[in-house]
Order: sequence, then structure tokens, then C-alpha cells
Amino acid sequence: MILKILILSITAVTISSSIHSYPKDLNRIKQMDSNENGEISYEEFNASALDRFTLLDTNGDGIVTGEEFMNPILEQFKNMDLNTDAVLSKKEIRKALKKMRKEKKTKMIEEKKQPQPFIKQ
Ligand SMILES: [Ca+2]
Ligand SMILES: [Ca+2]
Ligand SMILES: [Ca+2]
Repeated sequence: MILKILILSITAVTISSSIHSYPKDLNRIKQMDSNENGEISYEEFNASALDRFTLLDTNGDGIVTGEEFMNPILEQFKNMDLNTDAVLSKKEIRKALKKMRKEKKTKMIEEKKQPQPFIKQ
């Protein structure tokens, strides 16, 4: 039950943070579109899912155990659990969201500062 709530809250965080990262998501879609025809084919989608699988399979044995699957989620949970009481309060979730937004903003500003490599002058 607690795990269910945990997953739900993390999903909520992920969803709300993805709303604020539209340009980045667009980049991700572009990355998935390996033949650059503007569409994500079934194969292209599978390839990106496979990438994610490889990331999850931390010991590289070709299978993702429940533990490996949960690790990044638990890691995120631990980062959010500021007073380390093993539960997330509304306040902690709010703070984590705020932090994510702030980090994203900083990142976006940094990206803007970088010269555009594809425009030759
Ligand atoms: Ca494509
Ligand atoms: Ca594994
Ligand atoms: Ca807490």
C-alpha cells in the first residue's frame, strides 16, 4: 500500500515535471526518431525502450530485477525525503517539485547561453 502511494506520488512528480520540460521532451522525441522522418516508428520506440532497459540493468546481466527497477525510484524518493523519516510529506513533495523546476530553469538558461553549434557564421 505504501509502495503504491510512493509510486503514485513519484508518477505525479514525473508528470508535473514533464509539463515544465516541454522543449526537453521534444528533444527526446527527436532523439528517438533515428531516421529523422518526424515519426516514431514501432522499431524506434522499441530501441529507446531498450536504451531504458540497459540503463535499468545496472549489473548488465540482461535481466532487470525488481530491485534494479526500483533503485532509481528509491533513489529519487531518498532525495525527496528531506528529514529521512521514510515517508514523503506534502511539504517535501512540494519542495522537490520546486527544486526540479528551479534546476530545469537554470539548465534552460545555461543551454540558451551555449552557442548554437548548427548555425555557421
Ligand atoms: Ca522515424
Ligand atoms: Ca540485472
Ligand atoms: Ca520525510
